[in-house]
Amino acid sequence: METTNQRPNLLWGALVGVTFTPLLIALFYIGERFASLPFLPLNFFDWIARNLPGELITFGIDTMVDLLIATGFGENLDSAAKTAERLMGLGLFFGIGVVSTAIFFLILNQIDWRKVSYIPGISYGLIFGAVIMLLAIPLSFASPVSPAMKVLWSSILFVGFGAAVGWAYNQLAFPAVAIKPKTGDVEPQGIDRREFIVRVGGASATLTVVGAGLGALLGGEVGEGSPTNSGGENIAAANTSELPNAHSDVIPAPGTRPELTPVADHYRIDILSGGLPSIPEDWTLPITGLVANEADWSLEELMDMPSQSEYLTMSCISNRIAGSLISTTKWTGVSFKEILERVEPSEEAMAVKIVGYDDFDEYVDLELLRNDDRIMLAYHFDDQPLPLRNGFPLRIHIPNRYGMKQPKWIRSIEFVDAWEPGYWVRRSWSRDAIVNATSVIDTVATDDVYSDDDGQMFVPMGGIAWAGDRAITAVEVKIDDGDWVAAEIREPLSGRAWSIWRYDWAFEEGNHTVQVRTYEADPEGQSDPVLQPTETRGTRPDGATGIHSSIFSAIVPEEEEGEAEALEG
Ligand SMILES: Nc1nc2c(c(=O)[nH]1)N[C@H]1C(S)=C(S)[C@@H](COP(=O)(O)O)O[C@H]1N2
Ligand SMILES: [Mo]
Repeated sequence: METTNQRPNLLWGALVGVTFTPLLIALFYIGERFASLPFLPLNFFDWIARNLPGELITFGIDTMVDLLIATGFGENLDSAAKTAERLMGLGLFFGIGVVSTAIFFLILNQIDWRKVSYIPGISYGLIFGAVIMLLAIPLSFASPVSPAMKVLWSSILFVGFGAAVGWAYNQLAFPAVAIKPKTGDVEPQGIDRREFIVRVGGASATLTVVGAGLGALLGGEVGEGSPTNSGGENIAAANTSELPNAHSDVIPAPGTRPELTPVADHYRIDILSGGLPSIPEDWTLPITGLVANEADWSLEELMDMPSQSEYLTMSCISNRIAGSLISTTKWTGVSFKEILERVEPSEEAMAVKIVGYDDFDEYVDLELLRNDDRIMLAYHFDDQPLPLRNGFPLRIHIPNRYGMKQPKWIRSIEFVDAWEPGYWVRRSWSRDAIVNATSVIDTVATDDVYSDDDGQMFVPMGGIAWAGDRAITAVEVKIDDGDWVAAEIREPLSGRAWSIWRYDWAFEEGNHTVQVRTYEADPEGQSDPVLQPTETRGTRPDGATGIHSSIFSAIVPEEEEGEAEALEG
């Protein structure tokens, strides 16, 4: 006798997807934590990010970042952006798991399957998995295991996922029935659909939470904490008394950012939403293409070449005015001139193509490399190997350009016969990415009001000004409707590091607005200093410009009374 049972519809399929996709994600996560296996859900997101229109992704991330910051989760813009990317990546993978499972149910409903086998479920897992693997495994740079191992592990998980979905379909479509001995009526036995989903969902949720929790607690850190990431700890206590400008008489106002960014706090921006790339232990730098002498140097060989060091400020082109995607540290490396002398580019060579271990690529004009011996292949931040997050073992520095022009994790350098747009240029960001002059208010130190001998009270304020490799010649501030007045400028760490400014404002009780602007030296040294671009412009495509302002209220400090009382008592 036939049951009149209806097949589970789309919605049941979606529910089963909701049930099992998180478990699939959790298993990928556990594999990553414990065995450095690929975390395909995020690698898949990276594929999407690389292949969808850049605007869409940027918009999505910007929106998420705003949300994270508004809700207090985003302390640093760069880590907020990474968190946003990861949440989007997991959400997307989850959504695809749900939708494709629903579609799988629809398809099965068209076919007269009986409770025959797991073949449909396993096939579904294989097809779903094949698509994800095809797109995501080529981007699983963080996982050092062999491609065969990546395919094997991922296949096991996807087949398991498909089998679980197929099993759930069978349970929902053909519940166990009992035929009543006397009447011959068919009666469903055991649990109904709702109960089934609740039970299976509960079990899956428990496994997911326990598994992910264990992975987070016990698993080794992938990428972020690898042995090559040695820089951070050593530098946190950088000895600022030995800085080249230690004797400068302009003391930063309280609350100004550190002049030298601790390496562990250096901002991080890259196109990997998951782990950091895995760098081979026997890394060498292949230099190929239009050169007389191809080369393949080890890091030691590069470090044996004449080196140069400089304090450098680097900023992301997507740093908003007063954003946190800007840092200053001491870079050490070998001038690209040294490389050119050794490899001897041929006549036809016009540019070099630099590719990173994340497949990020950027082209640099050979003429620029020839004319600017400050361009370097850098291997140290603050006298220590580059942290993995900032480009270990080697990255390039090109003065006066935003970070998008400075590839990390260099895998190869090739001399080619034509310049081409690199990764971000192809996504309609600036071709040259020349740094705009900007100035920022870090602090209005209303808690550090002090009085001079005449009893005049002052509020120290300060921040940074930076114009790439162009010198900062002046900084001016304007309080409310007052005139623009000159701030003091501290001698910078170098001609390519930000300048710290300070202004001590004669205290006036009330609410106020302060604005800041800077001047850069004329590059040719011919004319007067040039005012920074004051027009408010967003980051895309050429980097943000505009005047930074800050609102503050000045209240007569009460401490003096308090202190006096304390002394009496
Ligand atoms: N290989 C690689 N290099 C890269 C990137 C990247 O995604 N991959 N991002 C660039 C961008 S946009 C910036 S702002 C800087 C950031 O360097 P940091 O992470 O060390 O601060 O790296 C640049 N170099
Ligand atoms: Mo950037």
